[in-house]
Amino acid sequence: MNFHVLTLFPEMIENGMNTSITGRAIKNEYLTLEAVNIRDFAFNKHQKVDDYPYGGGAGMLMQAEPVYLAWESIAKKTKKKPRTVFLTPQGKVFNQAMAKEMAQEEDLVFLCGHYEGIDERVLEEIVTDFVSIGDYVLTGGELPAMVMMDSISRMVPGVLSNQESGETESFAGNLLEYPQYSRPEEWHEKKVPEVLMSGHHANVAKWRREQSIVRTAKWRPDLLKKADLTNKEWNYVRQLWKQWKEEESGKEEKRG
Ligand code: 6GU
Repeated sequence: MNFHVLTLFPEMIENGMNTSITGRAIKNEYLTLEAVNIRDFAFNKHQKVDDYPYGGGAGMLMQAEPVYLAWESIAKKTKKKPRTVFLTPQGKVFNQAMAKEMAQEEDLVFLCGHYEGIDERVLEEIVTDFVSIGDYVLTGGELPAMVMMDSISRMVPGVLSNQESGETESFAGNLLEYPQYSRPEEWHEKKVPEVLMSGHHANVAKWRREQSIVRTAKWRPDLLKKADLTNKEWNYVRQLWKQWKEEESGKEEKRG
């Protein structure tokens, strides 16, 4: 996978991506990273890349031409017109399925905006995907681009070790991860659940699935629709919800 990032802050991208697992993958050549400074393509006296919006309004816009020339410097080198992601809160919300799908590309270009946005005309010509990472506003597209590259990277063969890939499918079943414990056996008077010490693999697996279902029912009930639960497991979920509802109304009564 070759990542190309169009940005006004290339060092932010390089510093983030050359760290930890993505850093190791770049060193071992499973990934390449090229951060292109859009300012290097502003061919005016002060290397200015922004201007006022026609029609008025708050703030400045990134101009079309330096963005286009920076993008073209990448597109000239790729086999085909590259998939180009514009990071924007107006985009489709990123998820694991999109990460998996984008990991199949040979090249991915990320366009990071700043100021109030980018001249619409260049977006029309180069952008293939408009993507947001969630419903909150950030100051620029760099962190979202790094979030996307991180999750796409772990879907690229070779990036994770066998041990690390064990965790890859945890979200695929649309259930949250079960709780985990390591040594010591007792810490702050809390003991590790007995079943995990039993060495009984079938019981451990059963306990973990149950814990995953409890957590998902509690914190992300929206995911359960997509998780394939047995009828028995659905009954268990309904029983949990009823129990939690009763506990809630019990608390309310106490509060008066
Ligand atoms: Cl992709 N960009 C910005 N600026 N803010 C965001 C975002 C993207 N996704 C969520 N908030």
